[in-house]
Amino acid sequence: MKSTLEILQKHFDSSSIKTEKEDLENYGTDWTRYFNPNPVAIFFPKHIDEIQKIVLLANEHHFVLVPSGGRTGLSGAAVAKKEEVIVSFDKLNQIISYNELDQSITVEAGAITEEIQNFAKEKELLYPIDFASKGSSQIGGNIATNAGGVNVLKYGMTREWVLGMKVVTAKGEILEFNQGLIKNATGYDFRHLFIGSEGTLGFIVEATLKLTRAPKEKQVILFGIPNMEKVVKVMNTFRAELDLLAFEFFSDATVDYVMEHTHVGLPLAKRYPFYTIMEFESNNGKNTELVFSIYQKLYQKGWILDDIFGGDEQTIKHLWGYRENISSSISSFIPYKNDLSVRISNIHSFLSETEDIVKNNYPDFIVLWYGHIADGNLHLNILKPNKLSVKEFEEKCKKVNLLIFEIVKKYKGSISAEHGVGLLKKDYLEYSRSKEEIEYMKLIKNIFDPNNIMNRGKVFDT
Ligand code: 2HG
Ligand code: ZN
Repeated sequence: MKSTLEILQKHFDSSSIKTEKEDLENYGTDWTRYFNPNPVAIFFPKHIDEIQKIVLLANEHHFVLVPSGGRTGLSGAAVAKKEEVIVSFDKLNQIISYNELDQSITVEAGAITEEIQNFAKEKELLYPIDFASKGSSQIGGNIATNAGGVNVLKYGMTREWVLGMKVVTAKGEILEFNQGLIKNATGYDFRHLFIGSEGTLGFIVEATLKLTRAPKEKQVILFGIPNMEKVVKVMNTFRAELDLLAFEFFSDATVDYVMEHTHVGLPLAKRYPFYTIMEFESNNGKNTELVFSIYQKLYQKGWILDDIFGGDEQTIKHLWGYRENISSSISSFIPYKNDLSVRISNIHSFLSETEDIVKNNYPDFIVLWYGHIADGNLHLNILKPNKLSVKEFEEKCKKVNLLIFEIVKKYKGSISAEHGVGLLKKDYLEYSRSKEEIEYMKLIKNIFDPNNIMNRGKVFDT
C-alpha cells in the first residue's frame, strides 16, 4: 500500500508539496499553542482543479485534509495533529475582480484580510470586518469561522458581507452559492451553512464580498473607569444616545503587557481598574459635542474618571493599540482563552456572576478581561503561572470552564462568540447548542462529507 506522501508525490508537482520539519510545525498549528502539530505534508494548490483532485484522492485513499489560511485562529480548527494533509491557500490569494456598480469584490480564499481592506480603500469604500490579525489572516478562514472583531457593533460579523461563494465540497463537486445577489429567496442558502463550518464540509475557494461607504471623520475617546459595573453603565448611556462604530473594554492588567510589548506609556496620566475605547463618526462635530456633553455628566457621577480624545489618524491608531495589541502581547504567556457572549441585556448579571467564579477559582492567577462588550462578547484570558506545566494549567482551566459555562448556559449565551469551536471548545458545545442541533450538524456533515475527509474531529467528533 502506498503512503499518503507517495500518493501526493505521484499526482502533484514536487514544488507544490512541503515536508520539511519546520514547515510541518509551522503550518500544522494555529495561534492556540495547545496542540502538537503532526501533519504528513503541506500541499499548495495554484488552481481550483488541484483542490478537486486532492479531495478525490483523499476520498479514494482515506486520508484527511485540513484547510489552512493564515492560521491566526484561536480554537485549533486549523491544527493538523493526526497525520493529515494540510491544504494551504497561500498561492490562491488573488483579488479576482471588482464590480463598481455592485460595490462588490471577488477574491480567492487565500486573499489577506488587510489587502482586501486596502483595495476597498483605494476605491473609497470599506470592507468593515476588522481585527488585530488582519495582516496575516486570510478571507477563507474568516468566512469559515464567521470572524467578528472590533466593528461588529456597527457592521455585524463576516456573514453579513459574503454575497457569494465558490466551494469544492468534500465529495469534490464545485458549487457556487448565491452568485453575488442581494436578494435570493430560492430555498436553503448553502452559503450560510459553509460560513462558520470551520472547514468540515469542504473548501471555500472564492468569495464575493460586499463593500460599503467608509465613515467620514472617525473619532475615538478612551476612558478610565472605576469598575466593571460602570463599564456597562457608560456603554449603555452612550449607546442610547448615538450610533457608535465601536465600543470595547479592557482591564488594567492588560495595559502592562501592551506597554512592555509595544513600548508605549500609560494610556492616561494615572492607572484605572478598567478602560473603554469608543469610536464614532464626528458628523460635522455634532456627535463630538454630544459625546462631550454626556461625558461631563458621567464624569460628575464618577462613572468616568479620566479621558483621552483622538481626532487624528495617528492618535486614533495609538489609542486603538492599547486594545488591539493585547492578544499578541500576552501570547507568550500561553493564555487560556475564553470567548464568551450573552445578550446585551444580560451582560451586567453575567459579568458579575462570572467575576465571582473567576475570583474564587483563580485567586493567584493573572486574569485579564477585555473584548467587544457592546456586542456582548467578552474575552476572558487566564495566564499560565510559571510553576505549572501547560498540561496542569489546562486541567485547572478546564475544571473552572465548567462553572463558567454553566452561567453561559443559564443566560443562553455562547461558549465561543467569534473564535469558533475547533478542537479547543468542542467538548463544551452542548453548553450552547442542543443535542438535537448537534445531531443535525453531524447529519449535514455526513451528507457533504460521507467519508469524513474534511477537517475530521473539529467542531464535534463523528
Ligand atoms: C481580540 O478581540 C481577539 O483581540 C483575540 O479576538 C481575543 O486574545 C483573545 O482572547
Ligand atoms: Zn475578539
